Amino acid sequence: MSYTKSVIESVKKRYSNQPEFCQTVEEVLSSLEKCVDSHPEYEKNALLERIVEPERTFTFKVVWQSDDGRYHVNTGYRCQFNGAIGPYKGGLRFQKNVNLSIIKFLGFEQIFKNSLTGLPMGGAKGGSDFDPEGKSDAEIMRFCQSFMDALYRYIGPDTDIPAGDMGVGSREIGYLFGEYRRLKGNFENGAFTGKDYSYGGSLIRPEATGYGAVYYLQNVLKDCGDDIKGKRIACSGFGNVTWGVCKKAAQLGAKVVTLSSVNGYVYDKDGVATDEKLQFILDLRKKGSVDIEKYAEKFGAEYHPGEKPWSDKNIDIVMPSAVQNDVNLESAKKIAANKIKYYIEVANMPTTNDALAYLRNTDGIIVAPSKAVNAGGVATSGIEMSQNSERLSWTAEEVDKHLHGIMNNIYNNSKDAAERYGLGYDLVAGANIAGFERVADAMIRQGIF
Ligand code: 2IT
Repeated sequence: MSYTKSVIESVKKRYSNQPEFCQTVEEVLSSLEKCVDSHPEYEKNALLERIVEPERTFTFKVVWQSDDGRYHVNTGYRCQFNGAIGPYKGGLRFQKNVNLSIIKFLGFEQIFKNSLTGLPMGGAKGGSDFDPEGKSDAEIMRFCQSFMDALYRYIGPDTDIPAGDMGVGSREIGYLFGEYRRLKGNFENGAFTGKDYSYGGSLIRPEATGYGAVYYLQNVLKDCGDDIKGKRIACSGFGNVTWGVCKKAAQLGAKVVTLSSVNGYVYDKDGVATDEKLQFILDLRKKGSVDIEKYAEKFGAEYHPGEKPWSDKNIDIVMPSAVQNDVNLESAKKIAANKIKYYIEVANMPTTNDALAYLRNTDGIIVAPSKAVNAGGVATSGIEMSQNSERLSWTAEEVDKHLHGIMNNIYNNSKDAAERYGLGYDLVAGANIAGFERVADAMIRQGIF
């Protein structure tokens, strides 16, 4: 058995109770096999065994009081996965299904994603099994304060910099930072990203993940001699990331035609393109609603209850942008049968491993991996950190230009990495290799620990 395969097997055996973590380790390490085989120093330094083990993972108790006076207890998590190339950096997810496996899969992905941006950021992730649905603003605030009471000692601008993820937006970051500031007695806003602009957030950060994904897509289309104009894009979800994709696609003459929730999907033949529509999805999200049917009612779009958008025949590009494992083998087969040419992952690990393998092996479909496509979000967090340490703020144009350049580099570096190992045009393997090489070099140079 190869070194790479033996590490995958060992992880699957030791962490059999962490399915999402095993899934991402298998996906990433399989892509690295050729690269690892041609670098004997990696095996000599036990690099794979070391990279799959978080440097530090902890859980903590979060007690908070609901408006009716009752007390509730949740579990908080922070996984500081790898700090070889910079301080730990990654989002916080508040969602009722959060567990150690999900936090570790997200933290592991974050190592490679952050490395791909070219910025000095290590990989981390955290969150809680707190369910924000239906909670009042005061309840959210009390939860965030209690969460930060437990976490504040372990983060900081040169240590670990949390940000948002699902269930954590600028409102939550505000409450988290407020408590951090109170506890530390200073104004250390570089300890968080995704802040509101009023206290050191970056312009374009809310849009950045979606914008970056579309910039990446443009690179793919250009290399295929194709153009984004007139393309119909199928997205899932209707959160912050999807909103950013809708906005940038509309600016460039393409249309996002589908949105979805757990209940079904809407098809809007005119695209989610007007300010009114974009605001509507933000408002729906703010209310904590999953009722995407309301969009169809309001704007006269089709509604398909209980279905996912992937089987729709009237789409050109698929961009899953909601949750992990949203596209399974059955959906992948429908995408292939519909002769969709571009499969561009946006959410973290939106494709099951069997579906991903199927799509990668289907002729005529280009597959782009989320760790590269959605890296514009964290890249712009890196830009936010720079602005905080420089004590100044960049214009929207400056941030957007920088983000665009980073996305072009991520695409080109991924493409080159795959070519260097004789893998052809393989954006999935290329992203994993390019992200890995930088971290591996840094780990080797820093010695064994
Ligand atoms: O998945 C991600 O990259 C994020 N949720 C953003 C992380 C960050 O630190 O901006």
